Amino acid sequence: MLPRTAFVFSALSAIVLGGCATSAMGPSASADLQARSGSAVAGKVSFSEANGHLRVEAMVSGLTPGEHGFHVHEAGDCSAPDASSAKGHFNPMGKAHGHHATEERHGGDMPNLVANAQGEAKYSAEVAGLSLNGPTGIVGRSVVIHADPDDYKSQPAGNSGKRVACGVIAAR
Ligand SMILES: [Cu+2]
Ligand SMILES: [Zn+2]
Repeated sequence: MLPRTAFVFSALSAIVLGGCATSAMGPSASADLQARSGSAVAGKVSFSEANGHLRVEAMVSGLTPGEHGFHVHEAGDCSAPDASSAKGHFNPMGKAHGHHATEERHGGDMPNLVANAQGEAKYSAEVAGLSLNGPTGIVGRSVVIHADPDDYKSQPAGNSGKRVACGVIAAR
């Protein structure tokens, strides 16, 4: 029995070390999404810094199929039933709304979230001009999902419609 016991012990240490390795990847933040504007949207958004960008990952359900505007908004307040309390797009550089891959954009402008036929979206993007903390920091702000696609040009918010989900971004 001794060799088998030793094997079990090393397997357990591997699991424990794996857990440590994950938390050693650096600071991160997350937001639990709350349904707004009468939607049934649920999910979670995670943020970490990578390659000088902010990596944004999300798992979301309860959406209508297709594209949805997805932004970091200025205020960390999702309390209003229509999420208007989150205020406008986070805009640390004082720019106009625009495409996430251009210079003329709000810091909080991110690629649209795309839901499949079941209303589920798995999202991963690296966004320039945002960080976890500091002047371009997103901790203490909010992340909002809209009913419609962001057209990446209409002012001030890409004509993306109602706010169907909102989550306050907290460090973790
Ligand atoms: Cu928005
Ligand atoms: Zn914007």
